[in-house]
Formats: sequence, C-alpha cells, structure tokens
Amino acid sequence: MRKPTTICQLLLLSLFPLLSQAQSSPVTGAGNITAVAIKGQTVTFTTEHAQGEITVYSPSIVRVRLDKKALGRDFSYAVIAKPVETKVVVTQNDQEITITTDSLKAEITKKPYSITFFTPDGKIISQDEKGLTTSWVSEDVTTYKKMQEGERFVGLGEKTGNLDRKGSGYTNWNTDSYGYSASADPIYSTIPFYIGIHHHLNYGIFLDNTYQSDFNFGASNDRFSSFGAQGGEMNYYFIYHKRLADIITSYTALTGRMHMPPLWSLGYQQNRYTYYPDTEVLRIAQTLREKKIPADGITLDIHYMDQYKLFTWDKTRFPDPLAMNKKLSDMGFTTTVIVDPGIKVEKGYEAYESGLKENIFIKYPDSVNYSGQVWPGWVNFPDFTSEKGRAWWRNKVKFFADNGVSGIWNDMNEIATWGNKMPSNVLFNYDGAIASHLQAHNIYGMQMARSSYEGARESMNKRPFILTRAGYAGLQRYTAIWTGDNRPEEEHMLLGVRLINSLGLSGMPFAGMDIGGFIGTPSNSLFARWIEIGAFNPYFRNHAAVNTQSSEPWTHGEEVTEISRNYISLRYKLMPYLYSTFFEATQSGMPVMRSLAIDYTFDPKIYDTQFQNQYLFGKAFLVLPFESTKEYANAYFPKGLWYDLYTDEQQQGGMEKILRVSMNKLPVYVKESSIVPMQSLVQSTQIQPTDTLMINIYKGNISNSFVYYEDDGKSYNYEKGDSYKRTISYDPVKRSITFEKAEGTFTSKFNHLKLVFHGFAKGDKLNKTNDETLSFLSAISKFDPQGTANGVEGTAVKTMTLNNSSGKFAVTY
Ligand code: NBV
Repeated sequence: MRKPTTICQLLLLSLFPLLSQAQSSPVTGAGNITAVAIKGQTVTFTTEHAQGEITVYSPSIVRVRLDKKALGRDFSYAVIAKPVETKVVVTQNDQEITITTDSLKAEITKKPYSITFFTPDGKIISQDEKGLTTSWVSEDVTTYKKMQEGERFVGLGEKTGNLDRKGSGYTNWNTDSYGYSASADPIYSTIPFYIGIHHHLNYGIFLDNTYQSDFNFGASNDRFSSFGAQGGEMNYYFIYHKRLADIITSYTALTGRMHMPPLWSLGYQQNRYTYYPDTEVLRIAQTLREKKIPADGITLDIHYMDQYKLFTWDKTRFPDPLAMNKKLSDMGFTTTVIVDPGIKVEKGYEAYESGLKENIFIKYPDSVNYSGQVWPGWVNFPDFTSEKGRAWWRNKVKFFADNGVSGIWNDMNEIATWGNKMPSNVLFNYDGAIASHLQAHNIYGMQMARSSYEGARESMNKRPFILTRAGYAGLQRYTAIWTGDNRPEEEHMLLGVRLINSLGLSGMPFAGMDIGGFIGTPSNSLFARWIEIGAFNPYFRNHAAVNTQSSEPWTHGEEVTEISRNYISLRYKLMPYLYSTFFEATQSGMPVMRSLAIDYTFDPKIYDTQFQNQYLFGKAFLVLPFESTKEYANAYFPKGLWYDLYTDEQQQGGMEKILRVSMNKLPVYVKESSIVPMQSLVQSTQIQPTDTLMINIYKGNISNSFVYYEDDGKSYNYEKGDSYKRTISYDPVKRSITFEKAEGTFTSKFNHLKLVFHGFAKGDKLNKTNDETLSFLSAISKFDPQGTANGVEGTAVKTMTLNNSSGKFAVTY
C-alpha cells in the first residue's frame, strides 16, 4: 500500500526546483549562442558561458576554439601553418550557422552550441554528442562526440594497446616509464591527434593543448568519444579527407614535417649503457667491421661524462674524444652522445655558473631555481620554453661539434627526476606567457630536442641526428624518437611495432625501439627476430641497460650473428629505397613504417588483434612480425597480389594463410607493381656502393609510382635544389615502366641501372623506348630480353642493364 505523503515531504517537493536552481552544477556547458560575427573564413561567437571561434584553415581543415573566458593568446608550439585562403560560404539563421568549403560542411546549432561535420553530399562525419557538446568541470575542458556505429580509432602517438583504440581511454602526461608494461599509460610522449573511422569515412582530430589531456574512445561509456585537457582552451583541428593518408598529410601541413635525415642515421646503430673507455668503443666498432656486420652509428651513454656533468668528458675514460671520434669516422662510424636536461648544481662548474648568470633555469614563484635530483645529484633545469634558455643551450651544444660528435640523444626530458613528482608551481617562460609546470610539462621535451637540433645545425655545419624520448605534436620537425626502456619480451617487441606504427599515423615517421629490449637479456631467438624486424624499422638501434648481458649480435652466438649480418646487410642494400621513402616523409608526412590502417582503412581484418601488428615498410614491403616462439603463424594478406621476398612466389591477397616461420626468416612480402631500388652491399653508408643502381620491378595489376631520391646525404644543399629526383611509374594497362626525366642539380652516384623484373612471364619481351629527344639506345651495355628463370614456376626474373641517363625513357613488355 502506498504511504500517504507527509506535510514535510510535500514541503520538500515544493522546494526542490528552488534547491536544484540554488545548487549550481559543477559542470558548465557552453550553452546557447547569443552573438555571432563572421569575418572572412572565421566565425566568432559568444555563448551563455563561453567564447568561441571557428576558422577554416583549408578546404579540409577547420579549427574550433572555445573558452569559458575570452579567448587568450593564440600561440602554439605544434602548429606552424596559417589558414590558407579558401573558398568558404558562411550563412546563418536563428537556429544555426553553416560553413561550407569544397570538401566539407560544418553546421553549428545555436541552441545550445553544438557542431556537426558533413561530407559535401550530406553524410555525417563527426557530430558533437548533443546533450554534452563541450563543457567544463573546474578548469578541465572536454568535447564529447557522438560515438558512431562501428566507429574505430587509430593514432594518438606513442600509446600502448591495440591498433583500434575503441573501448580504451588514454592520458597524455609525459612520463619516465622504466620497464613499462605492455598496457602502461601514459608513457613518454604526447601527440594528441587521432583518426576516427566509420561508415567508409575517416577524419582526424588534433587537440592542441599542452596540459594533461585525456581521450576516451568509448571506455566505460556507450555514448561518446571525447577529448579534453585539465586547463587551457578547447582548441582542436578537425580534418576530413576521403583517404586516411591525406589526413596525415593535412595534419603534417599543420604541424610540420621532418627534414632529410643524415644518411648515416638510417644505418645500424650500436648502443650500450655504456661503452667505455675509448678503447672499448673502438673495439666494438672494430668487431662490427671484422664480423662484417654493417653499421654506421655508435652511441655513448651517460658514463662518457665527468660525474654526469653535461658538456664534459670523463678524461680518464676518454682522454682525447676528438681523436677517438676521428678514428671512428675513419672506420665509417658516426658518434652520438646522450644529454639529459639537468645541470649539476656545483660551484665553479661552467655550465651551472653560466646558466645562473644568464638566468635560464626554471623557478618557483618566489624566484628560487627549482632543483630536482637526477644522475649528477641535485640539478637545475634550463627553461627550453624561453628563447633565452634555448639560445644558451644552442651555444652549449657547440661543445659536441668541437668534439667530433654528430648525434645528440635527448634523454630524461619528460622531465624525469628521482621521485617523479615535480611540483606544479614551478614556472616556465612558455615563450612570453608565464606558465606553470601543469601547462609546460608536456612541451618541455620537444623544446629541448628543438634546442639541440637548432644548436647542432648551426655548429655542425651539416645535418645532425637528434633523438628524443619525450615530445609533443610537431616534434618531427626536429628529432627522431625511440620508445624508451622496453623489456626483452616477445609481447614488447610486438608492442614496439604498434608504437612505431601509431607514431607514424600521428605524423612522426622517424621512430625506433631498443632492439633486443632494454632492461634485460633476450633469448637468442627473440633477439634474432627483433633484429630482423629492426631492419624494417625507420630508426634501427640495438641498446641494452647497464648490468645486463652485452647486446651486440655476436653475444647471441654464431647463428644469430649470421642472421643479424643477413638482415642488416639487406637493410644496407635497400638504402636507396629507404632514403627515398624518407624523402616521401619529408614531402607528405607519410610514415616510413605504415600501419595497414593507412592503405586498407576499411578492411576490418587488419584491426583483428592477430593481424594488427602487420605493416608496410614504405610502399612496397608487407612485414609480418610474429613472436620468435611460433613455428606456425596466421597471416592476413590484404587485397591484391603479393610476392614472397625470398622466393618471388606469388600470393593472392584478401585471405588468411598459415605460414611456417623459423628463427632465421622474417616473413616479408612485396606488393604487386612495386618499384624497389637497391644498391650493392656496403659496410657503412660512408662507403660508396658500386655505380649500378638495381631497380626491382614486380609485375602487377595496379598502377604505381615511386619517387627515387638522392642527395649528398650530409648537407642542407638539398634545400637549395641540389638533389636528384626521378619518378618511376608502373602502368599495367600500357604494360610499361616509365622513368621520367631526372630533376635537380645533384649528379646521381649511379652510372648504370640494372632493371630486375620479377613475376614476368617467360614470354614477356622487354623493349626499351626512348624519349624522341634522346638517343642513348647504344649505351645499353647489356640487354637480356630472354631473362633468366629463377626457379619459380611460371615466372622469370629478367634483367636489363643500361646507362643511367637523366632523360626520360620507358620499358615496355
Ligand atoms: O642514460 C641511461 C638510460 C638510457 O640508456 C636509456 O636508454 C634511457 O631510456 N636512461 C634512460 C636513464 C635511466 C635508466 C634507468
């Protein structure tokens, strides 16, 4: 039976509306739009609780800003692009504002504020979750997007977890993560950019906010995906293209692209925490040469310094660093050294004294320098967010140039300190608008890498190699990155593959992981598999911690040494392909290591966790990384035709296949219609290969083109056009391979071309046709139209050798 309502209850009920009004909600939404101003490509508006601004950056990029207060200084460490003048139509009525470009339409509802992005033909690409849109809880601002049916999420930089991030949430707060677990979050760097995929559509969202940020892709909720930060503005860029690759290109148009790396940095790098004294460094270099393991880099970790003091050498271990580096250089090696940001607090120590004098250290609000503890003991930290601090560092970095060092490895720049609890009230210049540690934390590492890059570029008079552990969106403009202190475990090796793939999806092409795992000793088979995969990573370095077994290939026995030699040698032969692939990264932002989500975005199979580690290395190679413990493994071949790299055997795509795997062979396939330039084997990139460039062409049914690129590999002359660039295209309809006229002022180091045709029928006759203006047919030194059967049934490898003239010509079959 229902109890009668008491007078007291009646009184409470009648008071309830008042109570709920009086108790203000801790969540503030943007509310209704109350005023709008349209100026060119920008719409500014006021809502009940916020100020907003929407700007068209290009037909495919729209920026959205919202703040509870008036919009603040428009400043970014990540974005270097300005809005491009674009055809935009903006209309409004009482209910909504519509912004239309050639590529998309944004509809902003006024009551309350909410934004939806459409394709030109009216399909929803992304839509605010209407009840939540953008709101604040204290200083924490979040934008909520309706979760679309079947939506997937990829990218977000260096994040553990699956390729498809649906169902997970992530935090960005750069963190020193020694021996991190395969599901740890956050780890070292922050790239708040992801790509959403649904209904054969894909879009990118870049939240440009350096405070701790949080992303939710349907973790603990069935309603929305969201992104937000613990302070600052809601400031995001929405990017729409039909192809996922173009989203990366637009994102890197905003945040910049990498420069051409020095060629030597693409070679094999031998690291150790730490090789010393100098004789040991030279012994390692000598052994690599004796064992015919090609290598270019040798790296010195913290023990090269005098008591871990930056810009010093331990004079007992390294009495004459310049002489050592000269010897290494004569052997074809280039030296990289580690730097940490902390400057030892020690009277009389030059770096400390000059830092004090120039007042470049970060401080508490009462102007006392902040001290934290790291290797040298108590240290102060330069403020890389101030021009003064960066200039000081740039000047200091000359020390390395003077000592024959060409690579600077920026470690511990999250900032990492003992205790890992740097106070929030430490202040940074933040380029003219003083910021607390909360705002500056995630940007510190990138600004340190930037300072190292700028200083080294100035003083070394050639391309330096810069490596960093921490970073923020846009770091690709200055540095390469590695994935920190990983573990010698099968799971970690595959995680590393996903981390590098995810970095690549997020505009960061030059990335690597510690081959073999940092914090311990891998089994022989794991090391072998890891080296095989490393040969197909953008940055290829073997590294291991102090107090672990030494990590050179030969420490794992004869068989593993042989496997390492084979795969490292293959990488060196592929150097023309790899260097050209890096050139592509500098032009379009396309990563070197490509998650299959880039080319096969809408194929659900590639997100299956058993296939999610597979990737393309450049355009041509499908790499299938499996645990070294597996004898059989299931692979997925995306649609098309694939060639076994080792046998040329053809494999149809669009299907799964169980492969037999063994320790000495990483399954790698070549995509149909691929064009793969290779050179003869060298032991270092400093050694000239023979003057024949071998170009492998794989018969296929799709059109393809490859931009072959060369320059001196060292200087910045390429920025002035001193490069050699040639487009080679494959046309299955015309049955031709065309070499366009070479562009640029650089003379190729290859005088001859050897074309190697894979998968062509024995009966395919090859003919070379010239551009009318050229007559160098007689220059063909060898023409073998019959080809040589390579043992694979039904196919033949045919070769053709000719002079490498820079004019246009084609080969038909
Ligand atoms: O400088 C020593 C190490 C370095 O070898 C490693 O690669 C970094 O990630 N560094 C971390 C300092 C801490 C090691 C426990």
